[in-house]
Amino acid sequence: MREIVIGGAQLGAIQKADTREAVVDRMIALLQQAKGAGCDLVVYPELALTTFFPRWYIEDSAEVDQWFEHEMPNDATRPLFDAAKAANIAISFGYAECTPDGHHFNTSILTDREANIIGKYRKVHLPGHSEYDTERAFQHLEKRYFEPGDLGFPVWRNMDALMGMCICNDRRWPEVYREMGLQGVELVMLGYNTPSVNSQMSDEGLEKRLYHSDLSMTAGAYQNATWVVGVAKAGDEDGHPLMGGSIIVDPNGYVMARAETEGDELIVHACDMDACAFGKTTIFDFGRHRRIEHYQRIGTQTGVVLPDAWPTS
Ligand code: ING
Repeated sequence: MREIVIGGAQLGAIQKADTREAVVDRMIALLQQAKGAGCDLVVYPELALTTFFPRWYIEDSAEVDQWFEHEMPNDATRPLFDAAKAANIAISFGYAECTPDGHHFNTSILTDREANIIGKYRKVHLPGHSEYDTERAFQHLEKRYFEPGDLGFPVWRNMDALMGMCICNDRRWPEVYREMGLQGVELVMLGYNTPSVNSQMSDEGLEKRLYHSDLSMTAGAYQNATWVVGVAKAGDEDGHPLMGGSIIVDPNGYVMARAETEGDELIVHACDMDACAFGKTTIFDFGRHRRIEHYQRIGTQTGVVLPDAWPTS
C-alpha cells in the first residue's frame, strides 16, 4: 500500500488590501494543522497568495505587476517553504508568475518533502475575456492578465507516486485529465477560484456551480482511475463571493472528504495510490481498450464543425 495522507488546505477570502505575508501566515497555520493531522502533502488553491485580481480591470501595467511573483520561493513565501521542509510535508500552490523574460502565467508548483520545487504547471484553459465587458455583472479578465500555459500537462514522480497538476477552469475539460491519465497519473492536484455567481447568468444558483465542480472532478478521477484533490479559495473578496466545495476524490469517483465552510479549512484523507491500479488495469486499461484511429477531431479540431450533410432547412 502506497498511502499518502493528503490535506486540502482551502483558503477563505483574501482581500485586495491583504499582504502576501498575512496570507503566508494563514497558509503556515493550515500547514501546522496538517502536520498535526499526519499529512504528507498539502494542496493549496489557485492564486493562493493574492485576491482573485482578474475581477479588476487594470490598465496600468505597474499596477498589474503588483499581483505577480518574479521568483519562487521569494522573501514573502520563503517562510512557507521553510515550514514545509521542517514539517517534512510536500506542498502545491498556485500563484501569478512573471518570468524573467516578461511572460505572465497562472501557475502552480509542486515540491517534494524537502521543499524542493520538482514540478511547475501553467494554466492552459483561461476563462473569461481580455477587454472590459459591460454586459457582465463583474469582470473575469484572465485572458487579459495571463498567457495560455506553455508546459502542457506534465506528470512527475514524487513520493513514490505519479502526480500531476491543473488549475481551476482546466478541471472542466476532460482532455486535461486524459493527457495526464495517458502518463499513468495517480494524483491530480488542482486549485480553483470560482465565483459563487455567474457574471452572465445572474439567476444561476450556487448549488448548480458546486454540482458542476463536483461533476468535473469526480468524472476526471473515475475516467482516469486517479485521485483528484480540488481546493478552493472561497469567501467574500471585497464584495465578490467565491464558492468553496473543496474535495478529495478517490479513483472510483467517490468524494472522500469535503470542506463545509467558505473559510480557511483543512480537509484530510489517507489516499492509497495503489487504489488506482484496478481501474488502470481493467475498465480504463487505455492500451487495451482505446481506439485512437477514431479520435482525430479531439487532437486536431478546436471548435465545432457541423456535418456538411446537416439539413439546411
Ligand atoms: N474560474 C472559474 C472556473 O472555471 C468559470 C470560471 C466559472 C467558468 C463557472 C465557467 C463556469 O471555475 C476560474 N478561475 O477559472
